[in-house]
Amino acid sequence: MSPADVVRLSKRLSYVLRHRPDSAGLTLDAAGWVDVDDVLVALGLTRAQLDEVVAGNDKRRFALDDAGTRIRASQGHSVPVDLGYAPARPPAELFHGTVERFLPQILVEGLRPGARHAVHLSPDVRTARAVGARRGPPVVLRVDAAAMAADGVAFSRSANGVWLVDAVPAEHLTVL
Ligand code: HQG
Repeated sequence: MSPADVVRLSKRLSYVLRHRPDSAGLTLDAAGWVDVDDVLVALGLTRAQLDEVVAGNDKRRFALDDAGTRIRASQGHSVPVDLGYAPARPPAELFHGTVERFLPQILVEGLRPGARHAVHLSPDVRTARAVGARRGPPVVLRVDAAAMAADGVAFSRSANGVWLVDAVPAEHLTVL
């Protein structure tokens, strides 16, 4: 497949596995998994094409199970799933990329998950900047994860390295 085809298929797969499995006639299990064979039929793909999308994905958005028979998105869902990631101790600082226009609200109410299950935090400034840049000139916030962890807030980390938390209070944010 051409690089453009891989990106196009990755977007379709993200949409189906995170937001609208029903749009392809699929149903996710409680942890977000679906049989690869069902995905191939529903999206009209060969196994080789699917493997190319999974392997070639810039952010490793998709995970196959150990047997290679089921697939799920590693994070980013808006449909109810329990991904089952264990609580993990975060690094002292994490980062969140956003844009200027959201700042006034964020600095009052903190970070909220919006349509997704969790607030997504990045392990480094560069990644956070790229996340923010999807929406415009990026603004990066530093999250005092150490203070939140000390407050008893549970963090987890997705299979593709995104830190997930229910919310971040404004007092633990600093604009970089
Ligand atoms: C903002 C992509 C106003 C928040 C990325 C963000 C990431 C608030 C937007 C992943 C707010 C939500 C997630 C508040 C947060 N008031 N705005 N209180 N709290 N926001 O897309 O973090 O390519 O749901 O700053 O790389 O941008 O999909 O979250 O701008 O990892 O794999 O509300 O999505 O990964 O937007 O991105 P999103 P996000 P994928």
